[in-house]
Amino acid sequence: MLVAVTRGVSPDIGHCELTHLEREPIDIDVARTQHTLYERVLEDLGCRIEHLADEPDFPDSVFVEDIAVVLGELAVITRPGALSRRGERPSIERALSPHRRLAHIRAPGILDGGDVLVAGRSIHVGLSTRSNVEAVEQLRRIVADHGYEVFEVGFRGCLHLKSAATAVSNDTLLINPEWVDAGTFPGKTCIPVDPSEPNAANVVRVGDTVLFAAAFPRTGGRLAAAGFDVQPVEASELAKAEGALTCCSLLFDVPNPIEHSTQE
Ligand code: CIR
Repeated sequence: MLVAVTRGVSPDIGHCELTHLEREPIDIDVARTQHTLYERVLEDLGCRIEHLADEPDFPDSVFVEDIAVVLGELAVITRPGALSRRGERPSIERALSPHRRLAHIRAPGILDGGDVLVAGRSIHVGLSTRSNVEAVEQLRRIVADHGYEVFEVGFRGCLHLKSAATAVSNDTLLINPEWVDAGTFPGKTCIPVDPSEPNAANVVRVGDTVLFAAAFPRTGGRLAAAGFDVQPVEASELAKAEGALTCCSLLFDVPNPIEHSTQE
């Protein structure tokens, strides 16, 4: 079964890190309502939600994706590029350690999970203000024994690689070609977002369903036309904190709980 690790919205979200956006007021109640609906959608799709205790002192702590990269074989605890986010790690380590062996990115490496796009056995890592080549080298060594190929990716115009590209299947990506070149992903089919929706490339794949932000119906339509089962999710309030859909969960497989038969 799938587990989704999530965390509620910090009351201090108004002091979040911002790189490409101007600061604007975030309505905490709206953000929390949308986040709860996001969790409910994941639950309806069969995920078991592991909702972590709030971290009120860490404004960006709802964006759990940045703190770890969870693979089938192990989880890599990142060293976030923003200093303000490094204290988010201990609680994520505690949450993941029952499920996976842990490895760590160490200084001088910096890595945000939002820069790490896993598609099948390919791991594409965006080089950004949050992620550097030292971290890519460390990640390459960490996963070397498990058959993954790790690629460095250049992109522009947004905070994380996964704002520019996410996987809708193991061999198909949704990309904004203004921010990342399709040629960056050899062997993958790339579906471009609708040009009027530059922020639409961040979608979450849950089993056979692809969740897309409700603000981007044209891109949702493109995915549906390409044969994907799509579902819109409202995520406009956390978008003001530069967060998108993938950022709010760590999704991974765990063995199904053993079912105890009542019959002798
Ligand atoms: C930050 O700048 O770290 C947060 N305000 C937004 C992080 C969004 N995370 C993601 O795209 N993976």
